[in-house]
Amino acid sequence: MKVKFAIVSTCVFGLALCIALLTQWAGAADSGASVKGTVKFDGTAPKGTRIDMTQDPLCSKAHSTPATTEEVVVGPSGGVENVVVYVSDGLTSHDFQPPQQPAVLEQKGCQYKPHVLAMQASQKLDVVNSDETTHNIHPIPNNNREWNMTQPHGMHLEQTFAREEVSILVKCNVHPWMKGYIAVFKHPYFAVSDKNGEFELKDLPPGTYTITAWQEKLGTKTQKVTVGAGEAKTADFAFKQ
Ligand SMILES: [Cu+2]
Repeated sequence: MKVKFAIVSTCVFGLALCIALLTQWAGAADSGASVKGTVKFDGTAPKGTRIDMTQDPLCSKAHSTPATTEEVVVGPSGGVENVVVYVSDGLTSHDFQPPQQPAVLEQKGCQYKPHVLAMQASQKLDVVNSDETTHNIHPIPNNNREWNMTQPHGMHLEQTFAREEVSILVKCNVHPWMKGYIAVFKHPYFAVSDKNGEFELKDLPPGTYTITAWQEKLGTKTQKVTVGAGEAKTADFAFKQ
């Protein structure tokens, strides 16, 4: 009798586990749609110009070859880096919690890393100074609170932005060449293109969305994309000067 009970309970438990795993797997495959693509530059890619950092030897000595401007960065295969790609219309839910992980903006070699940062509204922003010199970080928003803080090496600085804004210009009041952007979203459906110009928006609910690509010098491009549950679509963008 005992043996019989053991066999039956093992089967039932095994089946329940199996169903639980299958349900989870099916759920994971169903829930999130994605839109990925590449941002390309049409025509001859502009080149960055050399930055003169001689004003602060602590900055210039951080570079073995001179740093160049990053207004338009095009990779060898024509992909545009640092383009913010995001859902600008079509979301039905508007209640999104910011991620626990902070966004990180580093000042390194007297440049902002990354040059373009995207984050969520109310997410923590950690500002790091990895340089020996002192910076003065100064975001200049139109739709958020402006702040302006001196940051010596090693000092920890934490801030947030309350409202959506694409994008906030960030300057350093000590080093006039330092320039970057922070894009702030009230939802998590955004990405910044990598060095190949590639991006991916993940875990989208099914729907029809306007996808916008923003580049600091080249402007914006939009397109509409419809995704079903779990579907993966492609949306490529092209900019020219
Ligand atoms: Cu600086």
